[in-house]
Amino acid sequence: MAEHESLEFGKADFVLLDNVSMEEFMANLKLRFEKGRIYTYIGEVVVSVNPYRAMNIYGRDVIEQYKGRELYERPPHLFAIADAAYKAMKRRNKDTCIVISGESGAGKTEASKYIMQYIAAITNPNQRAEVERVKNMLLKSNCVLEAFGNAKTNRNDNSSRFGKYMDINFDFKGDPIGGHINNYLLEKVCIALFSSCINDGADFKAVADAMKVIGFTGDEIQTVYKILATILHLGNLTFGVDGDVTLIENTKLVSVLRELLSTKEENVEKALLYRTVATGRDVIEKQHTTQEANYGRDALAKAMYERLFCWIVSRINDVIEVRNYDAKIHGKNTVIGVLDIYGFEIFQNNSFEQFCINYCNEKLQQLFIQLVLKQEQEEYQREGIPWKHIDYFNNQIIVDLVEQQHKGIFAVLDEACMNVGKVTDEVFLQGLNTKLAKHAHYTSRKLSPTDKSLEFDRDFLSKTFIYSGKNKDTLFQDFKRLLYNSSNPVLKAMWPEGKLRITEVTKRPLTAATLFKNSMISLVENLASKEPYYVRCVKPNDVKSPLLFEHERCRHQVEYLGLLENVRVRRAGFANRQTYPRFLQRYKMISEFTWPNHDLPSDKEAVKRLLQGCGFDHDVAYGKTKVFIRTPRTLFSLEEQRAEMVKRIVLFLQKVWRGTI
Ligand code: AD9
Ligand code: MG
Repeated sequence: MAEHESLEFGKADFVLLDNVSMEEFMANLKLRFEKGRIYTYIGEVVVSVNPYRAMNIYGRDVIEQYKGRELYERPPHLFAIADAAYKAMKRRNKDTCIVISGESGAGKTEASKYIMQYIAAITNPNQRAEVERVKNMLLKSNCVLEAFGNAKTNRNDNSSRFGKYMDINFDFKGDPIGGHINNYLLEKVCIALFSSCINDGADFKAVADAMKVIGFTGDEIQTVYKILATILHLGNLTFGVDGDVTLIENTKLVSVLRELLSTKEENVEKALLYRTVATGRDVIEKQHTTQEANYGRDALAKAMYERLFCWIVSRINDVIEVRNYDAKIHGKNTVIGVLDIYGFEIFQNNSFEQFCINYCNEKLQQLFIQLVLKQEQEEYQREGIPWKHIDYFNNQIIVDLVEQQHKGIFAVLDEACMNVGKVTDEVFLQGLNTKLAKHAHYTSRKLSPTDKSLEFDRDFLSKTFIYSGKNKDTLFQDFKRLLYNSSNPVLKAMWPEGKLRITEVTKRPLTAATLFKNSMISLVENLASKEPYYVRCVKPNDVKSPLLFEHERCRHQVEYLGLLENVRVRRAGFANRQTYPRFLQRYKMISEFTWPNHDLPSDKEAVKRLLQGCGFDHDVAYGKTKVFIRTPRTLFSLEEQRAEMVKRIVLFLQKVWRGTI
C-alpha cells in the first residue's frame, strides 16, 4: 500500500476504500484525477486516468525514486509497475509481461512509452556500448512504427491502428540485449494516415533519421518514399469505359507509377485492367469491369501499405533480434513483454476493423479474468483457504460467440465468404440468424439499406456492421507478379509470392478474420505463459480536456474493465504466495528454527514456526502447499531481514577467510 501520500489526494490503493462500492470507487478516482494523481493501485494493478496535459512526473529524478524500490514504498506510478516486472524478471528469472488496456485515447501508447523509457533508464549501469545500441534501437523503433501505424481518428489524434507486442530480452545481468516486435495489423485501413505524415516535413525527417539509425539503407528509405508516393497516386487513378473496353482515364499517371515501381509501363497498365485466371489447364486474361478495376486499385494500395508496414517491422526485428552469438555470450536470457494494442472503440459507423479491435479487447479482458479473478479464487479453494466467492461477469461467453469453431461469428463470416461471387451481407446475416439465434448475447436487426448494423448484447461488440467483403484477401495475383518483377530489389523482396505462376496459386488464402483470430489466440497464449502486470487506462472525457471528469463515461469503463471486482478479490485475498520449500529457501536464514536446516516434521511446520517467531503469524494463511501473505508490508519486512542476514553472513565468511575468526 503506497505511502508518502496524504489522504487529501484520496486513497492511493482502491483496496483501502472503506466500502467497496461503485460510488466510493468513483469518488476516489475523481478526487485523485482532480488533484493531479493520475495513478492509483488495485494491489499490483495500476489504474491510470489520462490527464490530457503534460505531467511533470516522468523525469530522471522521479525515475531515481522508483528504481529498485518496492511497489508500496512510493506513490502509485507506471514506473513502479515497470520496476516490479523488472525485479520479478531479474530476481526470479521469470518472463514477465505488462499488459496495457483501455479504450481508444485512454493513454495506452503513452504508458507503454514511459515504461520503455523507464526500463531503458534503469538498465546498463556500466554503459556497455552494445547494450546502449540495443536500447537506442528499441526506443527509435517506436518513432518509426508510430509514423506508419498511427492515424488521427475522432477519438484520438494519435490512434494506434496496429497492435504492438514488444519483447525485450535481458541478459543475466538484467541489461537489454535485444527485442522482438509482433504487430497485429488491422485489416488494411491505414490509407488515410501518411498523407498527414508526408505533409509534415519536419516529422517525416525525424522518421527518416530514426530509420537511418535503426539501419535502413538509403535504397530502402527511398523505396519507402516510392511506395508511399505510389499509394497516393493510386488514389487519383480513375477508370472509364469505351464501348466494352475498360480504360485508365489519366494515363499520365501510369508512367509515374512505372517510374516509382521500376517496372514496365505496359505491365502496370495490364495489371490494373486485366486479371489472369486459370480455367482448368487454360490460362486466360480477363478484362476488369470498371468496378473490378476500382476494387483492384484500392486493394493494391491497401496491400502495398500493409506489406510495407510488415516489412518495416521485420527489418526492425532483424536489427534488434538477439543473435545467436549474443545468446552464447550472455547465457540464458529472460524477457519482459509490453503489450500496447488498439483500444476498444465504437464509431458512428463501425466496420470489420472495429469488430476485430473489440474482439481483441474481449480476449484481453478474458485473460485478465482468467489470471486475476478466476485463478486467484480457484487457487484459494484448491489450497483450502477459507474464501467467500466473488461474482464477476465472465466474458468467455462473448469470446465464444465470436471465435467458436463452426458456429462463432468469424466461422459464419468465413462460410459466407466461401461462396465465390455470391457473397452478400444478407447471406452472412442469415447464417448468423440460423446459427446464433439462441445465443444469449446475440440479437440481430434486419439489414436494410439504411441500417446495416448487427447488434450484440454487450457494448463492446454492439452496433457493429461487419462487411463480409473485407474478410477476404483478394489482391489479384497479377499485382503481386507486377511488384515481384520490379527491378527495385527492395520492392521485389517484399513480394516473394509474385514468383508463383497462376497455375500454382491454388490454395485459398486464409481470411482476414481467421488470420486475426489465430494471431489473437497465440498472443493470449504467449501472455498467459508469462507473469503478467496490468495497467488499466481510463479516458476521463471525450473532448481531450484536462479538467473534465465525465462521471458516466468513467463509471462505464470501470465497469467493463471489471475494476470493482478486482478490488473485491484483492481485498479478500493475499498479496503474495509461495510454496513452502521455496519460502524456506529464501528466508530460512532469518530464523534460528530453520537455519541452516530445520528438524520439524514438514516444511509447512517450519514456515509456521519461522513466521510465528517473527510475529507475522496474524498476517498469513497456511494452505496445503503454499503460504499466503496478506499484506505486502510483511513480505517487505521479510526481505529486509533477509538482506540484513545475508550481509552478516557475508561479513562472517570474509572474516573466516581472512583468518580473523
Ligand atoms: V488508441 O487505442 O491507440 O486509439 P491510446 O493508445 O490508449 O489510444 P494514447 O496513449 O495515444 O491513447 O493517448 C492519447 C493522448 O492522450 C496522447 O496523445 C496524449 O495527448 C494524451 N495522454 C495520454 N497519456 C498521457 C500522459 N500520461 N500524460 C499526458 C497523455 N498526456
Ligand atoms: Mg495507442
